[in-house]
Amino acid sequence: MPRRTFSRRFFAGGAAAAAISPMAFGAQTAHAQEAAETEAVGAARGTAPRARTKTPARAAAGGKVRRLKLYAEKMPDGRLGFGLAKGKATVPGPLIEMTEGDTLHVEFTNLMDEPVSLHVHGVDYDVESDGTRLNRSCTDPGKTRVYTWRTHTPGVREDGTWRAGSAGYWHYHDHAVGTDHGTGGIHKGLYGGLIVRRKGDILPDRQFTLCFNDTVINNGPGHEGPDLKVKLGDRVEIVVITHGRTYHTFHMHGHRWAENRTGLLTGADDPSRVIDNKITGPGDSFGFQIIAGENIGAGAWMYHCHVQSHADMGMSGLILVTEADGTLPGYDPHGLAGHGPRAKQQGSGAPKKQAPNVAKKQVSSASKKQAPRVHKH
Ligand SMILES: [Cu+2]
Repeated sequence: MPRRTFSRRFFAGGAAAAAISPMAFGAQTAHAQEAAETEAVGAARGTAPRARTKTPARAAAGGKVRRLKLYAEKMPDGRLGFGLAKGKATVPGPLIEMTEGDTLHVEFTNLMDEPVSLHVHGVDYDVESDGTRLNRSCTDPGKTRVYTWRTHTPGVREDGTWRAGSAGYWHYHDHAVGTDHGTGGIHKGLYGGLIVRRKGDILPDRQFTLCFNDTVINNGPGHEGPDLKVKLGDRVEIVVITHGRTYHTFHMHGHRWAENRTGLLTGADDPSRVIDNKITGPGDSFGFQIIAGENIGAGAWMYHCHVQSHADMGMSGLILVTEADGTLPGYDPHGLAGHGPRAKQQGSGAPKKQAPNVAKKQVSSASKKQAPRVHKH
């Protein structure tokens, strides 16, 4: 099975967002892992690719009105997904970005044979855009409905108290399939990330969405990812979503982040706790940025749920931090990475005995050696 070797973050400003190319999703993704590297729907970005510089780029002011087409469909393998074009659904769905002050009209088309909806967390909307059965804001099969998401900047209310802005690491999901709460839709993959930035927020080089959904990650098979391929020094942004029936603890090896809105300390006096492990429960989302391999170097670094039984069930993956030349020191793609089925391959040179998913993993891992240089702007 072909594995996507990289994905290009797709930036589209203004009305261009409505014309997002199917190319944004690259090859058909038949596997949940590939979809981990979700595409950013660049509402927050400029129109041109950004060169990588030592000084990070920052979000421009919001205030724009954009339109975006989004489709819900059943995927060939039985999962349900959101996509920017017909036949291009992924799990998670596309990572959507806005900046405080922006309004996004999501022209949502239901390609499935049952009602589905688009329900969002964190931003402002009317009940018509709530996306639930109870207030008749779902989308019937074959129909298109516009869900409008608004955002606002922080400020002082008339009564003198502080009103929070919309900025944050949020998410969207179906709220109709299976039950009135979308339990069946979420279970099968109808979820995605939403980032609302504040003017001046630091923009990343690479982005990933990871959803701890019951005891799987991004509805994948477990034990083998999704793996996040980046280069040493990349500013990597990870959006973590949790769904299902249980809580989790998201842990990343070798990297830490601040427990605040952005995951970045604002200065020496920022009192935010710096963590590498965070409890997260159904309906939660958070995000952060790290500098890949900072202070530790290139390598295959694990991330996993730290609820031990969940980790043992396969809730783990790797952030593969390569050197500038694309090499990955100390990483043996033939099963020596040390988790799940891969670990069991240690000392075994017998590919025939591998479980199918391991075989696939090895093929895809082997391809990393000649994988094109991870995309940069
Ligand atoms: Cu867990």
